[in-house]
Amino acid sequence: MLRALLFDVDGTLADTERDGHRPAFNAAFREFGLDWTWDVALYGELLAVTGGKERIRHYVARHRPDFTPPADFDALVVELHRAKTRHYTALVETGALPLRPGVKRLLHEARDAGLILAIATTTTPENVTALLRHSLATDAPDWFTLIAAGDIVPAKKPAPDIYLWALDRLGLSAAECLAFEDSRNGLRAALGAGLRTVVTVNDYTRDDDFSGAHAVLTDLGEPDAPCTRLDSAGQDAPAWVDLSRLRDWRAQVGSP
Ligand code: XBP
Ligand code: MG
Repeated sequence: MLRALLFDVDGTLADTERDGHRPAFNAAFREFGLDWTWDVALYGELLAVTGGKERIRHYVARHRPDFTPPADFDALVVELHRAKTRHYTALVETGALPLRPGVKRLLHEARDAGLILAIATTTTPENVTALLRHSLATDAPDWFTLIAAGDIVPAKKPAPDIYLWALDRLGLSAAECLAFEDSRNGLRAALGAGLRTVVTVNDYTRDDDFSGAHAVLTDLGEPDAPCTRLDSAGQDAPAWVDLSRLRDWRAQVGSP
């Protein structure tokens, strides 16, 4: 039986990376007098590293041989990232990052049907609550039984830890759940936890290898704006993803 839906946030609930996280990192770098600028293409490469603090460290190590890290580099990364979170949440509070097609509809339907909703993300917890509040509904953080986010587990996606932690907290088996992801790293994390996973791609992830996903779609679709199925199961292509479709997908034999 399908009991819970577990959602990634960045790229899945909303297209937050290119015009949300990226400019927030750049604003933080400017604030600290650093001449670091992450353009759209470079940011796409940097997304291979999940976690904002981890991404900053990777950038310095790989792209800034000219930069001599200060003795308290760890503290600088934490401060930079704190500033980045401030810039990001301020942007989200303007409502500038709308939810992707079908997300609000599906969340309402699942909630009305009594399914458990949960979040499993690499991003910082305050980013999640800001997005839910300002792009979904003021009380939307309360719709989720669990928000598993950020540094709660040391190993970020593609490690399965955040999903395993969420399943443990929810007291559910992977077979009772479906996961929603947008990227290869996210899919690997969900599959590593044994979760059947629905992928909705975006501009940064369209060409990722999604082998192992149960379904790969352009988005969740709306009755007036159908989605397209991108994997080979063309005969099972919904115009939009609803709960009855998810129940069918969960029940189909095979693992995960
Ligand atoms: C999201 C991330 C995060 C965000 C930035 O990955 O990788 O690092 O880009 O968030 P996923 P923070 O969608 O797979 O969870 O700066 O708060 O870490
Ligand atoms: Mg994601």
